[in-house]
Formats: sequence, C-alpha cells, structure tokens
Amino acid sequence: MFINDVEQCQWIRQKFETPGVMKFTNEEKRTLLARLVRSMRFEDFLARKWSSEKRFGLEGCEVMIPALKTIIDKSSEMGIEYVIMGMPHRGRLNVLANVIRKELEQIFCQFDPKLEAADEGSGDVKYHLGMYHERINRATNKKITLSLMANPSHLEAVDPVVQGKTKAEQFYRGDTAGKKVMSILLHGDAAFAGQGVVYETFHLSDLPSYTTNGTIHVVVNNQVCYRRRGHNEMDEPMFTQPLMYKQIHKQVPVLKKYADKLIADGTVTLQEFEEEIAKYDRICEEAYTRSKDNKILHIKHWLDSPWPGFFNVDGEPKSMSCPPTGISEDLLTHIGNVASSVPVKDFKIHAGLSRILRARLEMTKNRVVDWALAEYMAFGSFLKEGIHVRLSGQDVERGTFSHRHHVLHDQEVDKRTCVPMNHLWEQQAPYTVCNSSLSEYGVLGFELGFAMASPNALVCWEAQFGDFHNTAQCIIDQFISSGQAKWVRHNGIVLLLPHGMEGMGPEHSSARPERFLQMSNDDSDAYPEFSEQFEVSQLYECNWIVVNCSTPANYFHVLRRQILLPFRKPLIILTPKSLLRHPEAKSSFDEMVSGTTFQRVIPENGLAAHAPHEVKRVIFCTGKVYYDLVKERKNQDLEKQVAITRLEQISPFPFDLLKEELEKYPGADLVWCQEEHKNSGYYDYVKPRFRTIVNHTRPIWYVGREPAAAAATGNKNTHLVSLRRFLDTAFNLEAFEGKTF
Ligand SMILES: Cc1ncc(C[n+]2csc(CCOP(=O)(O)OP(=O)(O)O)c2C)c(N)n1
Repeated sequence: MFINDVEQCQWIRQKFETPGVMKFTNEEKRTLLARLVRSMRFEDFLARKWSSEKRFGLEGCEVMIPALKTIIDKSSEMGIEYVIMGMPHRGRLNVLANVIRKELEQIFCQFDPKLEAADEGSGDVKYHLGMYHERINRATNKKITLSLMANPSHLEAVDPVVQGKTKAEQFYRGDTAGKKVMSILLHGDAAFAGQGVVYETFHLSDLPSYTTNGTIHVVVNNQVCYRRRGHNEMDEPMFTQPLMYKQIHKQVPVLKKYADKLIADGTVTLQEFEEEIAKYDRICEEAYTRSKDNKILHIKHWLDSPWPGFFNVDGEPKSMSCPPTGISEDLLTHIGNVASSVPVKDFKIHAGLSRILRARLEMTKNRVVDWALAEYMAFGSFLKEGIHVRLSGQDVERGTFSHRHHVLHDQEVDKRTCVPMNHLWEQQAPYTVCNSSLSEYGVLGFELGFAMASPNALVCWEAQFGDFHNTAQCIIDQFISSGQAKWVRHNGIVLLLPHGMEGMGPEHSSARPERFLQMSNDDSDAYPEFSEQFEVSQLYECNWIVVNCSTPANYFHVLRRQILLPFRKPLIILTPKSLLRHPEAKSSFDEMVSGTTFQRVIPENGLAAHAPHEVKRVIFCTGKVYYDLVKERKNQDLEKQVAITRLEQISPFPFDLLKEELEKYPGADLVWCQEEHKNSGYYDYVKPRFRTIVNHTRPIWYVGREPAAAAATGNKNTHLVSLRRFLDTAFNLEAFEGKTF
C-alpha cells in the first residue's frame, strides 16, 4: 500500500502497530466467542432448515459479524446515535439477525413460499430488503438506531444512496461534524475493485454539501478469507476451482479454532462453550416455531426509512386530495424582490448579473415571471413553510444556461458568496444549492438517499443536459422507477432534465422522455373510471410522474404540488433551454396566486376554441414545440381551423381532461406533434392512450421527425430543414386525407 500523506501513514502506524493492540481481556474474548457462535450457528440453522434455498451465507467470513459489532460498540461509545449501512448479498441475513437484530421470525418468514404479501407492489428477494431498528447498545447502554438500506442486485449501487441518507440525517440533526450519524459500507472485493460507482462515491467525500465526514468501509476479501460454498449455496465451486476448494474444505471453521484456543488457555470451559451454542440454537428454534404462526408477509416491516407522522397508522396517505398550489400575491412580490437583490452589504456583483437582477425586479413590478423566477418562487415559498429545499447537480448554482444565479460571487473578495434565497425571512428553512462533482450515477444516488430521510424536503437533482442522465441509469431503473414497488418506500425526488431539439447535436438535445414513459406503470389500454379524486388517485397509483411544462407558472405549480401531495412520488421534469429566455414563455402572477393550480392539460383557448365545430384539426403537443406551432399557425392564418392543446403532465396520462378536449372537436382530425424523432419522444406512449379514449374509432396521426438512431442531428441545417418539414405537415390540412389507420 502506498500512501502519500505522512499524517495518514502515522495514523495507520499508531492504530495498527501499537504493541498489544490485539490483546483482549478475558471478557472481550468471551464476547467475541459468543458473537462468533451466533454468526456460525445462524448460517448452520438456515442451512439445516432450508438446504436448497439461496441465502448467500457468510461461511468462511464469519468474523464479519463480531467485527461489525465491535465497530458499532466503539462508535456508540464515542457518541454515535445512528448508523446507516449498505451491503451486498453475502452475509446480509446474518447482519440483519445478529447486528441489526431484526426479529428472527420475520427473517424466517421470508423463506416460506406459501405466505401471501400483505403490501401492494411486487416485493423483492429477502437478501435485498432494508431495515430500521432502534435499540439499546448492550456494550454502552446507550440508544442506537441502525438502518440497513434496501438495495438492488446491482452491486455497489447503494453506496451513494447510503451516503445521501447519512448526509440528510446529519443535516436535519445539525450534526455538521458527523459526530452523531455515520455510515458503514460493506463490499465484496471484486465489486469494490470493479464498479465505478465506488470511485464516484469516494469522490464526494471532500465536497462540503456531500461529505459525511468519513465512512467505515469493510471489504469482505475472498483473497484473505474464503467462500466455503462458492457464490451461493446452489453452486459447486469444485467445477471451476478444484484445487483451491480441496484446500478450503480442509479448513477448520474459525469458531472451532477460536473456541479450542480459549478452552486451551482457560478463558472458557468446554461446557460453557457448548451451552452458548445450545442457547442460541434454542433461540433460533423458538423463533422458527413462532414464524409458523404468521399468515401474511409485510414488506412494511422492512422499511429502512420510516417517516413518522406522514402517513396514517395503517401506513396510508392521510387524504386523497391536494390543495391548490398557488400562493399569495404578497409572497410572490416579496420573493421576487429578494431574488432581484443583493441582501448583504458591501458586496459587489458582476455588471452582467446586475442587469439580470434589474430584469427580475422589472418583471416583479410587472407581475410576470420567467422560468428562473418561477423556480425561485416555488423554492422560496417552501422555505417559508419550513420545507428544506436542496438543489444539486453540475453547475446548478449558476445554472447550466446561466439563468439561475442562486449564488452571488463578490467580484472583489475571493470566495465571498451570498445566497439570497437564504435571506428571505428571519425564520425560514435552509436552502441548499450545491454544484456537484462531475458524476451522474454517484450524485443522483446520493440525492435519492437524501430524499429518503424526510418527506418534508424538496430534493432536486438537475442534469447538465438531460442526455447525461443515462450514466445514472441504474439509479433510475433500480431505485427511482421501481423502488416503491420493491420496497414499499416512497420517494419524492425531482429530476430536472434539460431537453429540447435546438440543433445542439446528438448529446445536448434529448433527455429521452420515451424511456421514462416506457417505464411508467399506467395501463395504456384500460379505460379508467373518472371520480372526483381521479387526478390524485392516479398520481398515487403511478410509479412516477413525467411532465414537460410549457409555462413558468406551470413549472412553479408542479414543484409546489410535489410537496402538497399527501404522498411522495418521483417527479421527472423535462426542462427547457431556449424557453428560459423566450419572450413568449412568461407567466403572469395571475396564474400563480392563491387558488390557481397545476394544469395537467392546457386546452386551446383562442379562436378555434370559440367555434370548435368548425375546427379541422386538433394538434396535441408538449413542451417547447408549442411555441413553434403557434407561430406557424399565425403565419399560415389558420387560427380558426387548427386548435393546439398542450399536454403538460404526460404520465400518468390525463385521460379525463383529454377526453373532454377530444369531444369538443368532433369534426377535427387528431394529430400528435413532437419535435423529437418518431421512435423517441412521446408518440409511442400517447398513441395507444388516445386511442383508448376514442375507443379506437378515430386515428391519432403522427407529425414530427422521422425515426432515427441518434437522438438528434449534429448539423444545424439538417435540424432546421426537418423542423420546416414537420411544421408544413402539421398545418397541411390535406396531409392525412384518404389515409387509413
Ligand atoms: C453490477 C453487477 N454486476 C454483476 C452482478 C452479478 N454478480 C453477483 S455476485 C457477483 C460476484 C461478486 O463478487 P464479490 O464482490 O467478490 O463478492 P462475493 O460474492 O465474493 O462476496 C457478481 C458478478 C451484480 N450483482 N451486479
């Protein structure tokens, strides 16, 4: 091992090479033996009862249990109150039983194939489930909370999630130095060496808004210890490693070696040792008998992050409604004024920024907002209500498109900064805005973990461009899309994904909305029943919400709705680039004041809507293309003939509102128009749903770019030509005449 830092070298020398450091008192030796007994006999018990079940036993590395318990004892002694752990499959059940102290019958129940699941969702295998437990640490007699995070099979993916949750628990306790909350990450040696997310997680360790002030990493190293049964219990390692496994089979188990030693030196007697074994075997047998009494399985018993008080006693939302998301005019004005100011004295900002702030002040006076100001108002309003807001991602403080400027920099004093959002009120929740490291996988995992700690926080992760989210695909697929179904755990994380075809090339154009939509769980073919609660219950049943807002006001509302809902769902927002500065993409305070709310669909409200029977075509669209369509319609003088209706919430699909809109224009042909290529964007998602609404009686024609392998062209001219071509089709009222569907 080569370490560059003298201080670190000294530390290792002192801790590991102090003479006598490995000498234990008799009491310590007996504790170690008792813990080894539990570790060994737990695996033996499972092997006896369920000999043909996979459990990824710890055989060969049993000392991990006493080692972890020693770490926790020592941490408790030093003032730690909460330990958050992440670990892979190997030895996980043993850790649950003997470190976290999950009731054994709950673990044994998981082996019973006949038990029915009590909770909604698809559940997960037993060696992935999480756990939360408050208990007294025997060694110190102090209270300690232990939480093991649920995780997917994808090795090491949970690492940043654990760190994010740890940071959040430290943050909400005011534990800035990490003296009360800490994390432990366990790794297999192959995964630790091979998975890049390990490095991405380590890389967060020194960034102020991401550090957890140190983590204990335990690598279960098969080069030092061994797997007695190969990869899992169903494996035959002799197939591929015959000589090594001949040696392994000859190994005397560590419990026997240690017990023989302690008996030989008189620390324990053989009888004491055998009694210890018999005592633990009895505990297992009794729990096994009790486990037979269980009739149903509750995944809820395996929650790693309970949110006390957020749900009712049955774990259900307290209501199925959402209040209006608008706020008072005074509040809008106040936030607008602070967003336009430099709230500290003698602070010189850049002249370019002064212009931006003056423009914000002007907008506030005129009662209008652009995108950045709408976001400011949503965030600011939460702070007043005591809701912490955290925005993380590459360059988010300034904003990739230099539109946000949430952190002001003094032009004359190096590193002097000011965050006006934290100067809104004397009593307010804190606002955290932080430029992340250049990582998506690690950072998105971290924010997801952060969002798990509390339902009363708005945690947003912004991609530099939406295109880059796919390096975090594992977090999106394995946790965000499916986390609730697998682990009954809600999460309200918000993904802000800049998206839009603007001739910026194949990797700066598309947040791949089609992928999020393809993973949405609402049924394309089922015609829903419309009740008064339809909007909220549809949100409750979905796995995530996908929106593409066309106005700043709607962006403001959807952010506000995220917290006002009585449950939490991940929110995927396709955010704009050119619309950030588009003169038309502004909203009036009238659309944001008390009583106003998020519009899932923005219907046509111009000339076409006034004489709907004369309308020849309704174009449905989402996002920025709306502005191109409106301009083209005006140019072609087709405002009476063509209606343009915007879908703002794409998933779950607003069947109810679109049905009304379709019925309003009985003589019109129906077009879905998108700027994305045909095999991307929204078409494949919306088409079957529109057809369900009209019971397959009317076609929904496609207008947009041709299918393509790359998400966008890198050639500006090709981009403009294809735009021209699809706009022409959109307003050619004969385009679909005589065509069958
Ligand atoms: C990202 C990922 N790739 C591949 C796998 C399949 N897989 C499961 S266990 C395993 C071996 C892990 O080896 P190691 O980290 O040394 O842990 P051990 O099983 O030896 O304890 C592999 C490749 C996985 N679960 N996750």
